[in-house]
Amino acid sequence: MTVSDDTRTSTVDAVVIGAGFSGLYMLHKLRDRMGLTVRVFEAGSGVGGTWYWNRYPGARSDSDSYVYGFTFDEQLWREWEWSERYPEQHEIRAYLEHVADRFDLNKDITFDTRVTGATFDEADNSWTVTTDKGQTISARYLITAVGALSVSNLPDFPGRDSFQGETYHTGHWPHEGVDFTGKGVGVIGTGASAVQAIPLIAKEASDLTVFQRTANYVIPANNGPVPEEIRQARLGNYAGIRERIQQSYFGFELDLLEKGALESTDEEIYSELMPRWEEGGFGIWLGSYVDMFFDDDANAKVRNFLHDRIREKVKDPETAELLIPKGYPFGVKRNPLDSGYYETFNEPHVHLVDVKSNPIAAVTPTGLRLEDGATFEFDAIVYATGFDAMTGPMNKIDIRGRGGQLLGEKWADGPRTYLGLTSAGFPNLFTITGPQSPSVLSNMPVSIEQHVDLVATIIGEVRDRGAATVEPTKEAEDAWVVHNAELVKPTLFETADTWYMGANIPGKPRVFMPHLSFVGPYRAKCDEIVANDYEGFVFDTGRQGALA
Ligand code: N01
Repeated sequence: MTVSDDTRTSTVDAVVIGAGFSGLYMLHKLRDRMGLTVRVFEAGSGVGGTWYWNRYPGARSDSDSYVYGFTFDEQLWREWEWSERYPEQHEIRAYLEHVADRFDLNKDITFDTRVTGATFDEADNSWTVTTDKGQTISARYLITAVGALSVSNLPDFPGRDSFQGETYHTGHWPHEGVDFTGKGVGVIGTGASAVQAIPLIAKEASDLTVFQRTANYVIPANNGPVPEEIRQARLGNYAGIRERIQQSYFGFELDLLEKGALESTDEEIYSELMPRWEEGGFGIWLGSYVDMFFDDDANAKVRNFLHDRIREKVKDPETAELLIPKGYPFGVKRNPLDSGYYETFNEPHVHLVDVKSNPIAAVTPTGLRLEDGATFEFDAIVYATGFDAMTGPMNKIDIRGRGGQLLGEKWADGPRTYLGLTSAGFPNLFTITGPQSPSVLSNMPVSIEQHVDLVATIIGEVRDRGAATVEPTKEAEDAWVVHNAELVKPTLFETADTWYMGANIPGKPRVFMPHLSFVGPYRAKCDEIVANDYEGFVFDTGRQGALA
């Protein structure tokens, strides 16, 4: 069955929300490998998801490009050539457009359309999905491929809308770009987006002031072209790379050290960490001491190394001290990778303002005012203030399961899922890289492929059994929620105020949202559940309704 864009009421086997990495592969899998009819709704005018919206200067992935893509099709993996170690935003978008063309995906995607609600009809065992363009569509399966970081966080500063200059948010950057030449600019935030944007904004702006609430541990990216011999070696090792990233902890070719920082001398730590620092990338975080995630004394040894590196890079000792993170351990907050971030603060026209001790009190018509009364004037304010992460994109849609229960209400005290993929009372609803899956603590495309494959396997099982629905039992879900809490308990992750904890959004429950068994073990657990007759899931033959 085909559904044309202008059909206002129609029926398909599956609706997918979002046309980023997750939605594109889900569409391909369900339609081309399983023969289902699928309609994808995408709020943007093109494919790309996060890479469609995040066009701020310097936006690029922090994953090495050779592992930042699909691996389900060897030819696709081989034929796409990345120009640098880390792929830049426009290149990732071009890649995803290539994927959409190669598998003829666009014809089943409705662009410029946001899904506003989805209600499960218990009489019919189907989802009724509504959009902001007035469409209504019924589907047996609903797959949210909405990303973990797609709802921007715009702090509600008093007077926010009174500012008469230009206002931007890194997560919704103008497609035509922004020219800051000769302008006075204020940037609020020092997360991964800000760390990438600040060096480039500083190149254009006549004056740049960065408002920092929490300093981050920023690791060198060491970006650049990949040497040809390395590229060729990788091309000759497709199967090995695929296997290794799928079985790894984080979706990279990185292994944690066996010896702990606690058992190591300062000299040993220096000689382990320095090559990783110079190599750049996540090696110093996800490929070094495992005990730093559990023991603050071990963590302090790594922190000391990093503090010294910041002092080496930043000339003004006061600014360096302000840029040195305090009050939380290294590695439990997402570490940005930089290309000249620290060095930017050596420029005379770049200033750093601490808004932890002296918070932003208000936005004024000409700039910002802090609590102590200090004022700043700008031509432009850039909010690099992040996202309502993980649960935010799901809660933004009015998703109602059995008995009309609202998913956002069910999750009022934090997400409740089975495998981060399904939720009891919401039959045939699947979330790609949802909360309580490894997702944001992994190289996303690796997790996305695994999730999509698993969802397709479960849907295949529904069909093979002649069932109408699949959903997790409440017991399986409760156990998964407890398991997630137990995994994080012995670690230091809960000691920091991070978006992993929902701590960046006022009023959001403070719950650690990613799943901490990581990519390989999580995959093994999912495989075990499937092999164990889909343990924790209930398949119900119910009444088949109109959607056989
Ligand atoms: O957002 P963030 P982001 N007053 O939440 C500050 C991924 N990503 O867009 O830390 C003052 O990290 C906030 O302060 P604090 C990546 O996973 C990937 O930068 O909450 N400041 C923080 O400094 C990343 O982690 C890539 O105290 C306020 C900043 O705004 C995630 O996206 C690139 C404030 C927000 O930082 C999010 O990154 C970019 C307030 N009221 C992003 N509210 C790559 O792969 C917030 N802040 C390269």
